[in-house]
Amino acid sequence: MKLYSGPLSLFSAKVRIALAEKGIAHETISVPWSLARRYEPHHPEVVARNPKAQVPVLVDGDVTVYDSTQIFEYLEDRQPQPPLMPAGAAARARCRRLEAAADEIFFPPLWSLVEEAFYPPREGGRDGARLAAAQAAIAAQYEGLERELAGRSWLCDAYSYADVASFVMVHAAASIGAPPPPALAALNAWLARAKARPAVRAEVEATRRFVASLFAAPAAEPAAAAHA
Ligand SMILES: N[C@@H](CCC(=O)N[C@@H](CS)C(=O)NCC(=O)O)C(=O)O
Repeated sequence: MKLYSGPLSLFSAKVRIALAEKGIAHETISVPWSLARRYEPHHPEVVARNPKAQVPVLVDGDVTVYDSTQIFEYLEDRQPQPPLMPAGAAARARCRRLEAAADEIFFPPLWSLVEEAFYPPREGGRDGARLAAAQAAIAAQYEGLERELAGRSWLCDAYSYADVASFVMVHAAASIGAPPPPALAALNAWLARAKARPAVRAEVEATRRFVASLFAAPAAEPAAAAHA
């Protein structure tokens, strides 16, 4: 398999973790990305294979799959062991709901936070109101996750795609100044549990190194990312 992946792409991070959890041999192709130009120029294979020209894109022989959630479904069909989806219709529906919530509900305010607190300020400066709204929305997501985790070690009892997707979003928010408050004990314990998994730890470390390289060597832009 080949994974077209972005060094700071949270949707790519979901897939990198899932591939590692399943122990699936693959080649990672890190697409060009820089602070100044983001994904421009887009990788030609990504443009050719995904009409939205976005990563992640997974290529498995003749099969091309894009959108991280679709890739999760494909990986589960392609290599069911170890499972990252629970058994039974109700549990699978819960897993899909929580996985989708990470992408569709957590990510939008997280993206505002990324733009207002991580990327260099745009001309005209920071948008304080947008930042505050993002922080409030993320705080509400944290409360929701705390409730979902009540009496559970993982979001769907066994570790699943819901944990992978949620971890990626929570960890990114925590890394840029919006960590879960200490009072949310179940969420903080879950975060520590997830970070202790080798697949997750490797992803966290690779991202940490990439971010450090970005700010340590601005002269190196455009950083086409030798990050795998
Ligand atoms: N729903 C998609 C979202 C993918 C996405 O937004 N990818 C971003 C990077 S995180 C991207 O490739 N952006 C480049 C662009 O839109 O030009 C998924 O889950 O894979």
